[in-house]
Amino acid sequence: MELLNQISENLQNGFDEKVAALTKEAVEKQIQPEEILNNGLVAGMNIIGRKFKNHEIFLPDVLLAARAMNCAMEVLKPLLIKEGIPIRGKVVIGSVKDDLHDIGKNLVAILLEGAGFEIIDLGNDVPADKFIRVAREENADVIGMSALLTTTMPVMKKVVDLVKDEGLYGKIKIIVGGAPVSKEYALEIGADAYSFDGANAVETVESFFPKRGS
Ligand code: B1M
Repeated sequence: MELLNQISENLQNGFDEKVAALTKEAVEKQIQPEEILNNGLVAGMNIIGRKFKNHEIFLPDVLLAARAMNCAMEVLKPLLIKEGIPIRGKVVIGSVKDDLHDIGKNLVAILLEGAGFEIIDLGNDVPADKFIRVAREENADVIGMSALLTTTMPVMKKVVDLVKDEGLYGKIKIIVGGAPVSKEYALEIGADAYSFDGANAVETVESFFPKRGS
C-alpha cells in the first residue's frame, strides 16, 4: 500500500516528524496498527538493516531511522494497549548487558502490555543479576530477554544459570528473542521459549498461563 511504503521510505531517510505524521494519517485512514507496524515501520527497519550490513549506509543513518521508528511508536502505542484488560501475569523484560538495541524489545513489551500483561521494562544494557533481582522483588512470572548482537547473546545463558542457582528454574518462565537468537539457542541455554517477533512473543507468553476463563 502506497501510504505504508511512504512510511517505510521516510523512516529509511530518518525523517522522524514526517514518519509520525504519516503514521497518524494511516491511523486516521483506519489501517490497522499491526499492519502499519509490520508493513510500514518494521519493513523500513529491515531495509535499513540490510543496507547497513552491505555498507550502503552508516551508523548515523541507522540512528536517525531508529529515532523515526520511536516517534511513530509513540503514535501507535496507545492503540496497541487497550484499557481495562485484566492483568494476566507479570513480565520483567530488557535488552541484555552491553546491548543498546531496544526497538524490538520495546515493541514486544508494548504488544505484551496490550495483551494484558504487566510489564516491568528494565531498558537496555541490563546486567544478568538485575533480571533476577527485579523478578524476585516483583514476584514476576516471566523474564523476557532481547539480544541483537552475537556478542551479547551469552548474557542470556548467564541469566538462565542464575535463575537455576536461585532455585527459581521452572517457577519463572524465560523467553528470549532478537535477530541472532534462535529456537536451538534457547533450547541449548535452557530458556523456556524463543520468539521470532512480537505477535509470536504474545502467543508464547500466553501459553505459559492457563487459558482465560478456565
Ligand atoms: Co545495530 N546492529 N549496532 N544499531 N542494528 C544490528 C543488530 C546488525 C545485525 C546490523 C548489521 O550489521 N546488519 C549488527 C549486529 C551484527 C551481529 O552481532 N551479528 C549491528 C551492529 C554491529 C551494531 C554496532 C556494533 C555498530 C557499531 O557500533 N559499529 C552497535 C552496537 C551497539 C550496542 O548495542 N552495544 C550498533 C548500534 C545500533 C544503533 C544504536 C545505531 C541502532 C539501535 C537503536 C535502538 O535500538 N535504540 C541499531 C540498529 C537500529 C540496528 C538494526 C539496523 C535494526 C535493529 C532493529 O531495531 N530492528 C540491526 C539490523 C537487523 O537487525 N537486521 C542492527 C527492528 C526491530 C523491530 O526488530 O530488534 O529484530 P528486532 O526485534 C524483533 C525480533 O527480533 C523479535 O521481535 C521484534 C519485533 O518483531 N524480538 C523479540 C526482539 N527481542 C525480542 C524479545 C522477545 C521476543 C522477541 O522476548 C523477550
